[in-house]
Amino acid sequence: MAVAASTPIELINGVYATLDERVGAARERFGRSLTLAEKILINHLDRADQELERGESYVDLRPDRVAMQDATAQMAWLQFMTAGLDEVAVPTTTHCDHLIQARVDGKRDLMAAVDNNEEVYDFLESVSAKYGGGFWKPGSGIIHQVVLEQYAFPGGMIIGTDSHTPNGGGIGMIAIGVGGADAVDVMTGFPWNVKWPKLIGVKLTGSLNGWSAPKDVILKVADILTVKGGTGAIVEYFGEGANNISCTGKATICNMGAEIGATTSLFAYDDSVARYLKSTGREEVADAANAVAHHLRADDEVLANPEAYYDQVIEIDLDTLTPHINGPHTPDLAREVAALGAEARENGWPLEVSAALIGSCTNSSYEDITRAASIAREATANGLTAKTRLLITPGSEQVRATITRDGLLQDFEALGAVVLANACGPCIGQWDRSEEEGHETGTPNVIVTSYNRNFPKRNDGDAETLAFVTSPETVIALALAGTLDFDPINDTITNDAGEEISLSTPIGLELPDAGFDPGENTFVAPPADGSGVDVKVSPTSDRLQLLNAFTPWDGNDYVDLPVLVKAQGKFTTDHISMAGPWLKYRGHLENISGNLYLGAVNAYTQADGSDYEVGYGKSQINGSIKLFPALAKDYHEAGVNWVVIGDENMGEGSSREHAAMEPRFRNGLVAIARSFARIHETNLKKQGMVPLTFADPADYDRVDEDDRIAVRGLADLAPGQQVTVEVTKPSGEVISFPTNHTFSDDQIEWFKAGSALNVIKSKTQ
Ligand code: MIC
Ligand code: SF4
Repeated sequence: MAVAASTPIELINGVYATLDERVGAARERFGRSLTLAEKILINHLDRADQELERGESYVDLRPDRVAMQDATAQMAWLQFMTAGLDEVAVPTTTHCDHLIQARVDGKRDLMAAVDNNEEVYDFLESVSAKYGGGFWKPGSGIIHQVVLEQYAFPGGMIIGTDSHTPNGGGIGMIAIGVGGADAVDVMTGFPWNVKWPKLIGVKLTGSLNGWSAPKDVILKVADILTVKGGTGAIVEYFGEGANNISCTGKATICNMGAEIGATTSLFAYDDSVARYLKSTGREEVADAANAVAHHLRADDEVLANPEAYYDQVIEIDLDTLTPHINGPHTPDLAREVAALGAEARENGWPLEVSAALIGSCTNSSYEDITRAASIAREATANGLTAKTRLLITPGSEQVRATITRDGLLQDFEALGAVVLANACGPCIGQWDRSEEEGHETGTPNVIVTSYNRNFPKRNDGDAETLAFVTSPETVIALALAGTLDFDPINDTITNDAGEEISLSTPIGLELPDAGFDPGENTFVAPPADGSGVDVKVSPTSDRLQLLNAFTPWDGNDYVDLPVLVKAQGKFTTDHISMAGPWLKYRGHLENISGNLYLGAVNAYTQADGSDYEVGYGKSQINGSIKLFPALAKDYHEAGVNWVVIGDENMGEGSSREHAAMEPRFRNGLVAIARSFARIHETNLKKQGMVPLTFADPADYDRVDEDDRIAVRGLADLAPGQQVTVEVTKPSGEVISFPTNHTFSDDQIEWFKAGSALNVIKSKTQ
C-alpha cells in the first residue's frame, strides 16, 4: 500500500466514477431526491442491497481512508498487530499531535516531547513502516488540520480515531470519529459498521458579519441541540449562508459538531472549497470535483423543501447571529459574549481572565489567525497589551510556516503572546502551568479558549479552572480586556496613556495571497516492502504493552455483580479515562487503568451522609473507601466481575477506547446508563462489554450501593429485545427492571467472542 502525503487523484477518481450509477439507483430505490450525506454514504456502501432505515439499520460501509492520532493510534496498532496481516488494507496515516506538552514555547516543547516520547514515536513510526502506513512526525500539526490540508476531498469518506474527525466535513467529506477497534476493522479489510444515521438539516441564511464567526454558528447549534441532541445523526448544513462561509470556517462548524454527539457534520462542495483545494496545491482535486459537482450537494428538491427530507430542520440567520461564548464545564451552555459579565457575577465566577488560548483543531486556520491578528495588530498600535497570559497554537506546520512568513505570529508576540508547538497542547491537558506567574493551582480561575471542549480539569488538570470556549477573535478581545465583563462590540479598553480604545471589527483573509508555505517536510512514507521492519515493544516498557485477548463469554448469565461506580451527572470520557498526565500510558493498558473513573462523581453518599470525594467509592470486598482505579484493581485481582452505572450521555466526548478497554481489562462486564454517546457505546461493545440503557430512566435511582446485579437471558440476546436486569438488595429482596440495548446480530458475536478483535482474528488467522 503506497501511502503518500496526500490522497492520490486515482483514488478520488475511483470514488467519483461510481457516483452516477449509485446515486441514480438510490433515487429510484427511495423514489425521491437525496441529501448530500445520503449520496456520499450510498456511494460507500459495502453492498447496495442493505436495509437503510434511518436510526434503525446497521450498515456496512467502505471508507476511503483511516487517520489516527498518536494517543489513540497506539492501542489501534497494538490491536492491528494481533490480526497477523502483512499490511493495512486501506490507506492509513498516523499523526503525532497529542503528546507534546506546552511548557515554554513551541521549539523547546517539541524537543522535549521528542525526547520524552521517543519510545512511543519509534513504535508508531516503525509499526507504520512495517504495515504500510504513512507517518506524520511530531510538529506536523493537529491530525484534523493535516487531514483537511492533505487528505480530505469532497464526496470522500474517512474514519479517524478521534472524535473531531468530522472537521473534514468542511470540505464536503463524510469524516467520522471512531474508536481504535473500528479503525482496525477497516485496516484489516473488513467493512465499517454503523447505524444508518438520521439527518438533521441546518439552513443558514444571510451572512456572518462584524464580530460573528463560524464558531458562533456551532456555539449556537450546541445551545439549540445540547450535548446529546445530535446523537445518531448527521448534521447537514445548507442554504445561501453556507456559501458565504470559507472552507476552513465550515470545518470549524463540523469539527465542533462532535460536541452535540453528531455522527458527523457536512457542508456541500462549493466555490470556497474549490478555492481552498487550489490554495493547498490540489487543483486537480478541484477539477475532478467540479466535474461531479451536482453529486456533491443535496438535490434541488431537498434544498427547496428540506422539511420533507430531514428528520429535523433548524434555521439560523447569520445576519443576526451575535458572538457567543459557551461554558463553563459543558460546551452547550451558551450566551452572547455581551451577557457573560453579568452572568459571571450572578454565579460568583471570577471575572478576571487568567489565560487566553488560541488554537486547537477547531480554530487554527489561516483565516482564524488573520482575524485574531488584525485585532492584535491594532491593539499594539493603540498602546494595548494582553492583560493575561496569551498562548497561540498553530494548527499545522503549513499554517505555522505561512503565518510566520506573513508576519502574523509577530502580531501576537507584540502583545506578549507565547507561540506553542503545532499540536493539541493545552486543549488536551498537555499544559504545565506550574511556572506561570501569579497562578496557583487549586484557586478558582477563568480561562477563555478557541477550543471545543471545556469539561472540568480538561486543560490544566485543575478542577477550579473554569473554561469558556469562543471564537479566536473574541479570545483576543477578552485577553486585551483581561475580564469576562467585556463586550468587544460596545465597550472600550483604557490604554497606558489613559485613552479609551474601541476595538475595530476583525478583518480576516480567507486564504494567503501568496499561497501556503508548506514549511518543514514532516511526512514519512512507508517503504515499499515493510516485511523486514522490526516493531519494537520492550517487555519492560511502562509506555507500551502487547495486548492479551479478552476471554470469550462463558455462555452463562451474569450474576452477583457489585456496582463499582454509579456516576452522577456528567460522565464523559475525560471522567472515565482522563487525559493530560495519563496520555503517556495510552499504549499500556495496565498502566493507564490507573486512571479508571478518576473523574467520576459518586452518586452515593458515605455512611455518615457526606459526599464521596470525586473519584472515590466503597469496596464491596472489605468496605474500605478507595479511589475507583484501586477498587477496580482489587476486584480484578480477586476475580470479581462488576457493573458500572452511568447517567445521561455516558461517554460523551472523546473517541478514546481506553474508556472501554480499561473497565473490560479490570473485569467490568456491563455498563448500564440512562443514555450513551455513540462512540463510547460502540467502544464498549467492541471490547466485549454489554452496554444497556434503563428502559425507564427512573430505574437509575433503584440501584443502591451494596446491591448485586444480575443480567438475565444473555443467551437469548437479540436485536430489539429488552434485557432484564435483576437487583438483589442486601436484605435479600429482589427487584427487576427492563433495559434496552442496540446490539445488532453481528455485534452480538463480538460479545460472545469476548471482543470484536477476537472475531476479526478468527477470520484472518
Ligand atoms: C479530545 O479532544 O478529547 C481528544 C483528546 O482529541 C480525543 C482523543 C483522545 O482521547 O485521544 C477525541 O476527541 O477523540
Ligand atoms: Fe487535539 Fe483538542 Fe482537537 Fe482533540 S479537540 S484533536 S485534543 S486539538
